[in-house]
Amino acid sequence: MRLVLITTLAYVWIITTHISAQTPQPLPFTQNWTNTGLITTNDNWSGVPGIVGFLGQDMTTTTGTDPQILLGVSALANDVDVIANQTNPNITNGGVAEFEITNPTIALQGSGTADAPHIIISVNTMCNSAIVVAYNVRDIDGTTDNAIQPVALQYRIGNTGPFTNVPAGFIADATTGPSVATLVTPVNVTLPAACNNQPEVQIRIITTNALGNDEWVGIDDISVTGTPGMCPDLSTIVANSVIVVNSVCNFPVCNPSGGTITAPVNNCPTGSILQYSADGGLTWSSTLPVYDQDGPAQSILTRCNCECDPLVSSISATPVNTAPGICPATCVCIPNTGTFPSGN
Ligand SMILES: [Ca+2]
Ligand SMILES: [Ca+2]
Ligand SMILES: [Ca+2]
Ligand SMILES: [Ca+2]
Repeated sequence: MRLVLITTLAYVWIITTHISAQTPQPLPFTQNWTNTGLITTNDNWSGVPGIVGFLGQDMTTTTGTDPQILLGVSALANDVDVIANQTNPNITNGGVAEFEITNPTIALQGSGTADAPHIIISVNTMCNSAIVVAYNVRDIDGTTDNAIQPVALQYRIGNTGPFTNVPAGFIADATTGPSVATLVTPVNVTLPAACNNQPEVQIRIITTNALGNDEWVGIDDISVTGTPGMCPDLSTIVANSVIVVNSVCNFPVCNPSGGTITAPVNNCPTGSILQYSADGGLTWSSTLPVYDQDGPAQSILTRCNCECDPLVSSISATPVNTAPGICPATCVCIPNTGTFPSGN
Protein backbone atom coordinates (compact mmCIF):
# COMPACT_ATOMS: atom_id res chain seq x y z
CA MET A 1 0.00 0.00 0.00
CA ARG A 2 2.77 2.38 1.00
CA LEU A 3 4.70 1.46 -2.14
CA VAL A 4 1.64 2.18 -4.29
CA LEU A 5 1.21 5.57 -2.61
CA ILE A 6 4.87 6.50 -3.01
CA THR A 7 4.82 5.35 -6.64
CA THR A 8 1.67 7.38 -7.31
CA LEU A 9 3.07 10.49 -5.64
CA ALA A 10 6.32 10.16 -7.58
CA TYR A 11 4.39 9.75 -10.81
CA VAL A 12 2.23 12.82 -10.16
CA TRP A 13 5.34 14.79 -9.24
CA ILE A 14 7.18 13.78 -12.41
CA ILE A 15 4.17 14.58 -14.59
CA THR A 16 3.76 17.97 -12.87
CA THR A 17 7.47 18.69 -13.31
CA HIS A 18 7.26 17.91 -17.00
CA ILE A 19 4.13 19.79 -17.89
CA SER A 20 5.49 22.77 -15.89
CA ALA A 21 3.05 25.61 -16.27
CA GLN A 22 3.86 26.93 -19.71
CA THR A 23 1.19 29.30 -20.95
CA PRO A 24 0.99 29.23 -24.75
CA GLN A 25 1.92 32.67 -26.04
CA PRO A 26 0.02 34.55 -28.76
CA LEU A 27 1.65 35.34 -32.10
CA PRO A 28 3.77 37.15 -33.05
CA PHE A 29 6.14 35.89 -30.36
CA THR A 30 9.73 37.06 -29.82
CA GLN A 31 12.49 36.57 -27.27
CA ASN A 32 16.01 37.99 -27.60
CA TRP A 33 17.01 37.67 -23.90
CA THR A 34 17.97 41.38 -23.71
CA ASN A 35 16.00 41.60 -20.46
CA THR A 36 18.35 39.80 -18.07
CA GLY A 37 15.76 40.22 -15.32
CA LEU A 38 13.54 37.48 -16.77
CA ILE A 39 15.81 34.77 -15.34
CA THR A 40 17.20 35.53 -11.89
CA THR A 41 17.11 32.21 -10.01
CA ASN A 42 18.46 28.78 -10.92
CA ASP A 43 15.89 26.41 -12.44
CA ASN A 44 13.17 29.08 -12.40
CA TRP A 45 11.62 30.04 -15.73
CA SER A 46 8.50 31.63 -14.28
CA GLY A 47 9.58 35.09 -15.48
CA VAL A 48 9.98 33.97 -19.08
CA PRO A 49 6.76 33.99 -21.12
CA GLY A 50 6.22 30.66 -22.87
CA ILE A 51 9.74 29.17 -22.60
CA VAL A 52 11.21 26.53 -20.26
CA GLY A 53 14.61 24.81 -20.40
CA PHE A 54 15.33 21.16 -19.65
CA LEU A 55 18.39 18.91 -19.12
CA GLY A 56 16.94 16.04 -21.15
CA GLN A 57 18.39 13.53 -18.65
CA ASP A 58 18.73 10.01 -20.04
CA MET A 59 16.87 10.84 -23.25
CA THR A 60 20.02 9.21 -24.59
CA THR A 61 22.86 7.70 -22.58
CA THR A 62 25.51 7.65 -25.28
CA THR A 63 27.55 10.55 -26.61
CA GLY A 64 27.18 11.88 -30.11
CA THR A 65 23.50 10.94 -30.52
CA ASP A 66 21.68 12.69 -33.37
CA PRO A 67 19.12 14.93 -31.57
CA GLN A 68 16.74 14.52 -34.52
CA ILE A 69 15.88 10.99 -33.39
CA LEU A 70 15.14 11.92 -29.76
CA LEU A 71 11.40 12.58 -29.79
CA GLY A 72 10.39 11.79 -26.21
CA VAL A 73 10.98 13.68 -22.95
CA SER A 74 13.09 12.80 -19.92
CA ALA A 75 11.42 10.48 -17.42
CA LEU A 76 13.66 11.70 -14.61
CA ALA A 77 12.75 14.19 -11.89
CA ASN A 78 14.15 17.72 -11.69
CA ASP A 79 14.64 18.01 -15.43
CA VAL A 80 13.78 21.72 -15.57
CA ASP A 81 17.07 23.58 -15.68
CA VAL A 82 18.67 26.98 -15.91
CA ILE A 83 21.93 28.31 -14.51
CA ALA A 84 21.03 31.97 -13.97
CA ASN A 85 23.04 35.17 -14.32
CA GLN A 86 26.27 33.83 -15.81
CA THR A 87 28.78 36.28 -17.22
CA ASN A 88 31.38 34.03 -18.84
CA PRO A 89 30.68 31.10 -21.16
CA ASN A 90 33.80 29.26 -19.97
CA ILE A 91 31.84 27.36 -17.32
CA THR A 92 31.53 23.63 -17.94
CA ASN A 93 28.44 22.74 -15.90
CA GLY A 94 26.33 21.59 -18.86
CA GLY A 95 22.58 22.09 -19.18
CA VAL A 96 20.82 25.37 -19.95
CA ALA A 97 22.37 28.66 -18.83
CA GLU A 98 21.59 32.35 -19.06
CA PHE A 99 24.59 34.41 -20.14
CA GLU A 100 24.46 38.12 -19.35
CA ILE A 101 27.13 38.88 -21.94
CA THR A 102 27.32 41.79 -24.39
CA ASN A 103 24.49 40.32 -26.41
CA PRO A 104 22.65 38.32 -23.74
CA THR A 105 21.35 34.87 -24.59
CA ILE A 106 20.43 31.54 -23.10
CA ALA A 107 22.57 28.62 -24.25
CA LEU A 108 22.70 24.83 -24.23
CA GLN A 109 25.67 22.61 -23.34
CA GLY A 110 25.54 18.82 -23.34
CA SER A 111 27.15 16.84 -20.52
CA GLY A 112 26.93 13.52 -18.73
CA THR A 113 23.88 14.85 -16.88
CA ALA A 114 22.47 17.12 -19.58
CA ASP A 115 22.17 14.32 -22.12
CA ALA A 116 19.88 16.28 -24.45
CA PRO A 117 19.57 19.88 -23.21
CA HIS A 118 16.73 21.82 -24.83
CA ILE A 119 14.21 24.60 -24.56
CA ILE A 120 10.48 24.27 -25.22
CA ILE A 121 8.55 27.26 -26.57
CA SER A 122 4.74 27.15 -26.21
CA VAL A 123 2.66 29.24 -28.61
CA ASN A 124 -1.03 29.61 -29.43
CA THR A 125 -1.52 29.56 -33.22
CA MET A 126 -5.31 29.96 -33.30
CA CYS A 127 -6.43 31.80 -36.44
CA ASN A 128 -2.91 31.70 -37.86
CA SER A 129 -1.42 29.69 -40.72
CA ALA A 130 2.09 29.40 -42.19
CA ILE A 131 3.77 29.37 -38.76
CA VAL A 132 7.37 30.53 -39.15
CA VAL A 133 9.96 29.75 -36.48
CA ALA A 134 13.20 31.72 -36.67
CA TYR A 135 16.19 31.97 -34.34
CA ASN A 136 19.94 32.38 -34.36
CA VAL A 137 22.11 29.56 -33.08
CA ARG A 138 25.28 31.17 -31.72
CA ASP A 139 28.65 29.67 -30.83
CA ILE A 140 29.37 31.70 -27.68
CA ASP A 141 32.06 29.29 -26.44
CA GLY A 142 35.59 30.65 -26.98
CA THR A 143 37.32 27.96 -24.92
CA THR A 144 39.63 25.42 -26.51
CA ASP A 145 36.69 23.03 -26.76
CA ASN A 146 35.73 22.16 -30.31
CA ALA A 147 32.77 19.80 -30.43
CA ILE A 148 30.52 18.73 -33.26
CA GLN A 149 27.42 20.36 -31.77
CA PRO A 150 24.22 19.41 -33.60
CA VAL A 151 21.00 21.38 -32.99
CA ALA A 152 17.57 20.10 -34.03
CA LEU A 153 14.13 21.70 -34.31
CA GLN A 154 11.02 19.76 -33.29
CA TYR A 155 7.36 20.41 -32.53
CA ARG A 156 4.28 18.76 -31.11
CA ILE A 157 0.61 19.74 -30.98
CA GLY A 158 -0.36 20.26 -27.32
CA ASN A 159 1.95 19.52 -24.39
CA THR A 160 2.03 15.73 -24.31
CA GLY A 161 3.12 12.93 -26.62
CA PRO A 162 6.12 12.60 -28.92
CA PHE A 163 7.70 15.49 -30.80
CA THR A 164 8.06 15.53 -34.59
CA ASN A 165 11.45 16.46 -36.03
CA VAL A 166 11.64 19.27 -38.61
CA PRO A 167 14.54 18.32 -40.93
CA ALA A 168 14.75 21.84 -42.43
CA GLY A 169 15.67 23.20 -38.97
CA PHE A 170 18.63 20.88 -38.40
CA ILE A 171 22.17 22.20 -37.95
CA ALA A 172 24.83 19.47 -38.11
CA ASP A 173 27.45 21.53 -36.23
CA ALA A 174 26.61 24.93 -34.78
CA THR A 175 30.06 25.61 -33.30
CA THR A 176 33.65 26.09 -34.41
CA GLY A 177 36.96 26.15 -32.58
CA PRO A 178 39.18 25.82 -30.77
CA SER A 179 39.06 29.27 -29.16
CA VAL A 180 36.54 30.66 -31.64
CA ALA A 181 33.13 32.04 -30.71
CA THR A 182 31.86 33.77 -33.80
CA LEU A 183 29.64 31.38 -35.77
CA VAL A 184 26.00 32.42 -35.99
CA THR A 185 23.68 30.02 -37.83
CA PRO A 186 20.24 31.43 -38.63
CA VAL A 187 17.27 29.07 -38.73
CA ASN A 188 14.08 30.12 -40.51
CA VAL A 189 11.51 27.38 -41.06
CA THR A 190 7.79 27.24 -41.85
CA LEU A 191 6.21 24.54 -39.70
CA PRO A 192 3.89 21.93 -41.27
CA ALA A 193 0.22 22.88 -41.68
CA ALA A 194 -0.61 20.64 -38.69
CA CYS A 195 0.68 23.53 -36.53
CA ASN A 196 -1.87 26.01 -37.93
CA ASN A 197 -4.83 27.14 -35.85
CA GLN A 198 -3.95 25.23 -32.65
CA PRO A 199 -4.50 26.34 -29.04
CA GLU A 200 -1.02 25.04 -28.20
CA VAL A 201 2.00 24.15 -30.29
CA GLN A 202 5.24 23.30 -28.49
CA ILE A 203 8.47 24.02 -30.35
CA ARG A 204 11.63 22.34 -29.09
CA ILE A 205 15.23 23.33 -29.86
CA ILE A 206 17.53 20.53 -28.76
CA THR A 207 21.17 19.45 -28.78
CA THR A 208 22.87 16.38 -27.30
CA ASN A 209 25.95 15.47 -25.32
CA ALA A 210 28.62 15.54 -28.02
CA LEU A 211 31.77 13.44 -28.24
CA GLY A 212 34.41 15.12 -26.06
CA ASN A 213 33.89 18.48 -24.33
CA ASP A 214 30.70 20.27 -25.37
CA GLU A 215 30.52 23.95 -26.31
CA TRP A 216 27.88 26.43 -25.17
CA VAL A 217 25.52 27.08 -28.05
CA GLY A 218 23.20 30.09 -27.73
CA ILE A 219 19.56 30.05 -28.86
CA ASP A 220 18.89 33.73 -29.49
CA ASP A 221 16.60 36.13 -31.38
CA ILE A 222 13.69 33.68 -31.24
CA SER A 223 10.67 34.63 -33.33
CA VAL A 224 7.45 32.75 -34.04
CA THR A 225 5.04 34.39 -36.47
CA GLY A 226 2.01 33.38 -38.50
CA THR A 227 -0.32 34.69 -41.18
CA PRO A 228 -3.48 35.81 -39.35
CA GLY A 229 -6.99 35.13 -40.55
CA MET A 230 -8.13 31.69 -41.64
CA CYS A 231 -11.65 31.93 -43.06
CA PRO A 232 -13.39 29.16 -45.00
CA ASP A 233 -14.90 30.20 -48.35
CA LEU A 234 -18.30 31.59 -47.35
CA SER A 235 -19.06 33.26 -50.70
CA THR A 236 -21.42 30.52 -51.89
CA ILE A 237 -22.77 29.44 -48.51
CA VAL A 238 -26.39 30.02 -47.51
CA ALA A 239 -27.01 29.17 -43.86
CA ASN A 240 -29.98 26.97 -43.05
CA SER A 241 -33.01 28.87 -41.69
CA VAL A 242 -34.54 28.52 -38.25
CA ILE A 243 -37.69 26.43 -37.84
CA VAL A 244 -40.68 28.27 -36.42
CA VAL A 245 -43.77 26.86 -34.74
CA ASN A 246 -46.27 29.66 -34.11
CA SER A 247 -48.08 30.29 -30.85
CA VAL A 248 -51.84 29.80 -30.54
CA CYS A 249 -54.45 31.39 -28.30
CA ASN A 250 -57.23 29.08 -27.16
CA PHE A 251 -60.17 30.20 -25.00
CA PRO A 252 -60.33 30.22 -22.03
CA VAL A 253 -56.55 30.39 -21.36
CA CYS A 254 -56.53 33.61 -23.28
CA ASN A 255 -52.76 33.76 -23.52
CA PRO A 256 -50.88 32.95 -26.73
CA SER A 257 -48.46 30.07 -26.08
CA GLY A 258 -46.63 27.16 -27.68
CA GLY A 259 -44.57 29.19 -30.13
CA THR A 260 -40.98 28.06 -30.65
CA ILE A 261 -37.92 28.96 -32.67
CA THR A 262 -35.68 25.93 -33.25
CA ALA A 263 -32.07 26.06 -34.45
CA PRO A 264 -31.57 24.62 -37.93
CA VAL A 265 -29.09 21.89 -38.80
CA ASN A 266 -25.80 23.81 -38.71
CA ASN A 267 -24.42 23.82 -42.27
CA CYS A 268 -21.72 26.42 -41.60
CA PRO A 269 -18.28 25.14 -42.70
CA THR A 270 -15.50 24.47 -40.20
CA GLY A 271 -13.99 27.75 -39.11
CA SER A 272 -17.35 29.55 -39.13
CA ILE A 273 -20.24 29.74 -36.71
CA LEU A 274 -24.01 30.00 -37.21
CA GLN A 275 -25.41 33.37 -36.19
CA TYR A 276 -28.90 34.85 -35.85
CA SER A 277 -30.32 38.33 -36.22
CA ALA A 278 -33.77 39.40 -35.08
CA ASP A 279 -33.36 43.05 -36.09
CA GLY A 280 -32.97 42.82 -39.84
CA GLY A 281 -29.23 42.16 -39.76
CA LEU A 282 -28.28 45.12 -37.57
CA THR A 283 -26.87 42.91 -34.81
CA TRP A 284 -25.89 39.22 -34.87
CA SER A 285 -25.49 36.62 -32.14
CA SER A 286 -24.86 32.89 -31.86
CA THR A 287 -27.69 32.76 -29.29
CA LEU A 288 -30.98 31.48 -30.72
CA PRO A 289 -33.70 34.19 -30.47
CA VAL A 290 -36.60 33.46 -28.11
CA TYR A 291 -40.10 33.33 -29.61
CA ASP A 292 -42.29 36.27 -28.63
CA GLN A 293 -45.54 34.44 -27.82
CA ASP A 294 -47.93 37.41 -28.03
CA GLY A 295 -46.11 39.30 -30.76
CA PRO A 296 -45.25 41.43 -32.43
CA ALA A 297 -44.13 39.15 -35.23
CA GLN A 298 -40.36 38.52 -35.48
CA SER A 299 -38.19 38.16 -38.57
CA ILE A 300 -35.20 35.83 -38.02
CA LEU A 301 -32.13 35.90 -40.26
CA THR A 302 -29.26 33.39 -40.25
CA ARG A 303 -25.72 33.53 -41.59
CA CYS A 304 -22.28 31.86 -41.22
CA ASN A 305 -19.61 34.07 -39.65
CA CYS A 306 -15.85 33.45 -39.83
CA GLU A 307 -14.43 32.61 -36.39
CA CYS A 308 -11.03 34.15 -37.16
CA ASP A 309 -12.32 37.31 -38.85
CA PRO A 310 -15.78 38.50 -37.75
CA LEU A 311 -15.91 40.86 -40.75
CA VAL A 312 -16.25 37.87 -43.11
CA SER A 313 -19.72 36.32 -43.41
CA SER A 314 -21.95 34.45 -45.82
CA ILE A 315 -24.91 36.32 -47.27
CA SER A 316 -28.02 36.28 -45.07
CA ALA A 317 -30.56 33.54 -45.69
CA THR A 318 -34.18 34.46 -46.55
CA PRO A 319 -35.78 35.66 -43.30
CA VAL A 320 -38.25 33.43 -41.48
CA ASN A 321 -41.16 35.33 -39.98
CA THR A 322 -43.19 34.39 -36.93
CA ALA A 323 -47.00 34.79 -36.82
CA PRO A 324 -48.01 34.78 -33.14
CA GLY A 325 -51.46 33.44 -32.29
CA ILE A 326 -54.33 35.94 -32.05
CA CYS A 327 -56.85 35.40 -29.30
CA PRO A 328 -60.51 34.97 -30.37
CA ALA A 329 -62.67 38.10 -30.35
CA THR A 330 -64.78 36.56 -27.61
CA CYS A 331 -61.74 36.42 -25.45
CA VAL A 332 -60.91 39.79 -23.98
CA CYS A 333 -57.76 39.27 -22.07
CA ILE A 334 -54.65 40.96 -20.85
CA PRO A 335 -51.70 39.86 -23.00
CA ASN A 336 -49.04 37.77 -21.27
CA THR A 337 -51.01 37.35 -18.04
CA GLY A 338 -53.62 34.75 -18.89
CA THR A 339 -56.10 36.66 -16.74
CA PHE A 340 -59.39 38.25 -17.64
CA PRO A 341 -60.02 41.89 -16.96
CA SER A 342 -62.47 42.32 -14.08
CA GLY A 343 -66.09 42.14 -15.22
CA ASN A 344 -65.50 39.34 -17.78
CA1 LIG B 1 20.33 38.25 -27.40
CA1 LIG C 1 19.55 37.10 -15.22
CA1 LIG D 1 33.54 27.63 -30.13
CA1 LIG E 1 30.42 15.52 -24.24
